[in-house]
Amino acid sequence: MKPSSDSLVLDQPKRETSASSFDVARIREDFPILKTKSNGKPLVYLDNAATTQKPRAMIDALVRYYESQNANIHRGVYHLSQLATDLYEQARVKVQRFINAPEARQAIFTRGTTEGINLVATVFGRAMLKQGDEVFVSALEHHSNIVPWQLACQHSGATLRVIPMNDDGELLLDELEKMLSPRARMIAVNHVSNALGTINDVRRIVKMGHAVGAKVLIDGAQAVAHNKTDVRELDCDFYAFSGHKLFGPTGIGVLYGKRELLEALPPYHGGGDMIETVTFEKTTYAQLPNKFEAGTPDIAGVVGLGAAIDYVQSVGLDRVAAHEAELIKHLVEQLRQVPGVRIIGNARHRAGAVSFIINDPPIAAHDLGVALDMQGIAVRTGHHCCQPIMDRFGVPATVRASVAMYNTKEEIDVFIAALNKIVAAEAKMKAKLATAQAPSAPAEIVYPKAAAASPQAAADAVAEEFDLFEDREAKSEYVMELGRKLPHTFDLLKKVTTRVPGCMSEVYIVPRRVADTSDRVEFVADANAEIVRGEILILQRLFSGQKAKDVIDFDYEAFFRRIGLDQFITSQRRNGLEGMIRRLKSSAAELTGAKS
Ligand code: C6P
Repeated sequence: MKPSSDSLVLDQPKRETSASSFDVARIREDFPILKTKSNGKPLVYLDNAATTQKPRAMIDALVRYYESQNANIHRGVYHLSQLATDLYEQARVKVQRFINAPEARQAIFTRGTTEGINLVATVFGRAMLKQGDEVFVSALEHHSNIVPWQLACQHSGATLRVIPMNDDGELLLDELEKMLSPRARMIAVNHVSNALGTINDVRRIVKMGHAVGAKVLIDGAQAVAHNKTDVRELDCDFYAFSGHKLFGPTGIGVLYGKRELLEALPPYHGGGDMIETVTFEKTTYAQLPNKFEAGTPDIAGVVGLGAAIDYVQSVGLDRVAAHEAELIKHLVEQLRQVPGVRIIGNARHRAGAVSFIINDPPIAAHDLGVALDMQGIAVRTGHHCCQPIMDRFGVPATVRASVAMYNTKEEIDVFIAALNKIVAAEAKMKAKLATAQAPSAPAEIVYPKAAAASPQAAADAVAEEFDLFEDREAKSEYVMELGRKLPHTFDLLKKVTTRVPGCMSEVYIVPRRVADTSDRVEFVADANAEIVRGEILILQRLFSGQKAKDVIDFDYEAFFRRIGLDQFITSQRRNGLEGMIRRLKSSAAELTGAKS
């Protein structure tokens, strides 16, 4: 059974809101998670570009679906299957209206933005790209809108070209105009940059692309939750977004496409539900949208996405956009006052996110993220799946604060206050380190050199030592003994920004790249418990002075098994030890760019 989506009658969003006021307190009531605490502090969730939190109405729709509406769709003649099919197709009409698509069948359900882009890059690449053609992506793209096109170019022989940007993180569209020629077959750009928050002039890009006969795909992952999306007005050929960044469930997304294009393109995945007839000689394909929805889809996810769209519509994206513009303005103004801050990207048109680093005193983005987490503040740190952007600005990582409709100015103030405190503590610590006098100072900080040719060789040597001890008490005592040999640098290292979270004891780790090398890392660390200090000594023997890649690739589970760690260390201590190893691995990657 494949009912026509357009004929379905939809529930209208039920929530009433007054036209003029934006009652953020009331909106917050709709999101249960916002009442929770994180590390004992009220949660301040500023990682909305990664994923948004979920409103009760969406959660209820998921529960309701699984409790009373669950069946497979498009297959059964019985009531439940028809009900599930109706809910699924109703959600498609909700999506259609949400993005103002001409027809519901132009909205293909995917697993998310990534899958939507991969779908287009694969089938467009297969059917429409050839040697000599050009595909344009921008310097501002997420890896999800770079790698699929690289693959498509590799397979077709087309050339990938990059639209440049200026120092403010704005695309240079005049340059694009000069680069475009009839060789251009596709321009793939994001609507809003996840790393910098830049809003791109996609309307102009579409016009420029069409003028030379190219198709235009827009990655709308960071746009749909912040302002109205109108694919007809944009006139784009494809538009992809994810449900989870729109207050919906993870694992569900939408790809919009122009009908004639979707009809002309070959299918992506083969399987059930995407066929009309199958024989061993020949298969004919189903009409849109089924042609692109092989296999049992994430029905509950689609239902949840429909509920999320209802919710967003009931609040009103115009009003969300106005509220968020205030938040971003406040955030940027406040951030500019933080000592040593460098905001990365200062686009005139910005939505959702602000990226920055602290330069003076230098604090690693990761460490800032950890220190903010202690205060219950969730931000994202790292390259945000945009390594070319980090390279363009000459930074390995940034801290990114990203807002949603439920964030408040007060939360921004809490975030800024915490940031100021961390920066001040770091500056104080740096000053103390600079003036530390020999007699009263604790042990000097000495970064241990490599103890063996590789972490594995060091691990083998450590394991042989453990073999000498038969029972758990003896092994445990041995770790304590090692701990007594570790230099006492606790007071020197004790900085909020270097603390490793998740350990029962206070643990501080300071990693750095080995001088004059590009790929080796070393670290000093200390803790306020002798057994943890023993663990640190072992970790130093394993990892300090070693190649970052070997550190990242080291199989610590196998090492734990080899020395029988679980016999003499509690599961909580083991978690702490794993936390230290994770910190060392992530620092190794951040400091050298090494990957596993
Ligand atoms: N950005 C972020 O923290 P998926 O994972 O398929 O839902 O979305 C991928 C994606 C594509 N394009 C843009 C512009 C995005 O921001 C994202 C996801 C998250 O910035 C996770 S890396």
